Amino acid sequence: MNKILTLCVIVEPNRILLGMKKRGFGAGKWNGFGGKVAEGESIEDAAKREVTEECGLTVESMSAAGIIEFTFEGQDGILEVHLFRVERWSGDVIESEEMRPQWFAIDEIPYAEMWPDDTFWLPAFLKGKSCNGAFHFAPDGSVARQMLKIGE
Ligand code: 8OG
Repeated sequence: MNKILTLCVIVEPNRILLGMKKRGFGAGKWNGFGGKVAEGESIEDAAKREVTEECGLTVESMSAAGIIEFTFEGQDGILEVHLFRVERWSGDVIESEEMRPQWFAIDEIPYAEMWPDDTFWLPAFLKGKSCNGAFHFAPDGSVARQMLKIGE
């Protein structure tokens, strides 16, 4: 069964806001903000809710930037992650129970401490492109197979 998740990337021309995931799935990795879509909630509302819960900011405008599917060797199910580019926001960055947010210069993104698929799609995303694809993870956590379509 597909699980629908969101991932919001907050970017300025020269820097990106990432959060260090403190617990749960992906703990110890820097990532954008997002999570599961609750029952009865729209994907966009879920994305905005997670940004506020995880780093304190309020999304003022964002745009859909693609869908990436993740599968894991030996495990059933697909994680369908909807990407959003957050263009305008308000409020102050606040650390949450789940995430420790930090700004990084675009040329100092800590890819070695992120999900390994991010090196494939995030550079294109940062150039304003949409990213649609699928990544299959090996049991050791590496990317075993991948497919990626970079859009306009
Ligand atoms: O609710 P939870 O925190 O478990 O949601 C997981 C978050 O992690 C959600 O924002 C989607 C995101 N995510 C994955 N897999 C990957 C991945 O391979 N790369 C990146 N960058 N984010 C991912 O679930």
